[in-house]
Amino acid sequence: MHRHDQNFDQKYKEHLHRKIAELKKERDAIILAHNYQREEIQEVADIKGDSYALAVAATKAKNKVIAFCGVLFMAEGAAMLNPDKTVLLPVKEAGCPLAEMITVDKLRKKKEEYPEAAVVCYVNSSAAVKAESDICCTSSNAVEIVKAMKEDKIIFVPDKNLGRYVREHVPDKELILWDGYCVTHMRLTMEEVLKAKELYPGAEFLAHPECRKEVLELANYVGSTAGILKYVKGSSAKEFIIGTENGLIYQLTQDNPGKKFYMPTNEFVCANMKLTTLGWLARSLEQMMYVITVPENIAVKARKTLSRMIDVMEAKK
Ligand code: CIZ
Repeated sequence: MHRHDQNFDQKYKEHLHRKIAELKKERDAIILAHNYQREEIQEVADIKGDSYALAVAATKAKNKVIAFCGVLFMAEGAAMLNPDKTVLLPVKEAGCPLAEMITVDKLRKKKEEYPEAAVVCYVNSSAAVKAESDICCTSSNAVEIVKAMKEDKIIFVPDKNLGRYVREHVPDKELILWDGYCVTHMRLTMEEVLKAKELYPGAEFLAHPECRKEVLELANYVGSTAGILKYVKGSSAKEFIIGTENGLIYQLTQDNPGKKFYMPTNEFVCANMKLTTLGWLARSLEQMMYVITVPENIAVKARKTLSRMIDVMEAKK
């Protein structure tokens, strides 16, 4: 009979921790990890956060190498904002299905239909699509970015759920939405939320704006991962049902030891985010793979859309 050897697992983990620490020094590397990464990755990260916080952190880092534990569009962003640093994505297959729901050609056609509109592009998009846009946004700042636009008509790409949420919060602008969505957030149904609420009647339900409309309507609070983290810290409630990818439970638990967190479904897992493991991170630092670069003709334009977003947000501080 096969017996799982937990002692071996622990020893292997300790070995990888040592190896990663040595390689970090050797390479002069910093490890950035998205809030949706595995716990084992968040444990060794120098900086954890959402895509906005990590993009800013990447520009402030003094290290030569940035190991970006997230998905491709995030590493591309870091590479464009830091052309003098080497950006590594430990697993090259870590993509984002939402980012693949829009192409440059289709966006160009939409722009032709609405020549007076500005394009606001959610960061979950390729560098090429960013290059075709006027400004980027993340889920933590989408409302503020759209409000800050001088144009009254906005083509918002590619997440329709986030777009609809922004539309509700910026009623004086006309938003033209794209038909894209996050496959992970779309998995959560109203029935699952209602069941979880029945099971945990004292818990508040917190949802990410990438969720379906009917799910958001059940929420006590709607916000990005950064927003949810802030909300929970400031809330007097003791129990929460979390309507976003399960990686966020790690930071929520770290920040709020006395509070309880429940997932409304076991399916709330982004397979791409979970591809990165300690072993792949160690290999990435050891073999310097996979180096993420963006062709300069695209990077020149895409960088501007990211920098504009950072400038708008920094000016508000
Ligand atoms: O912007 C991000 O990092 C994503 C994808 C989600 C969130 O709310 O942090």
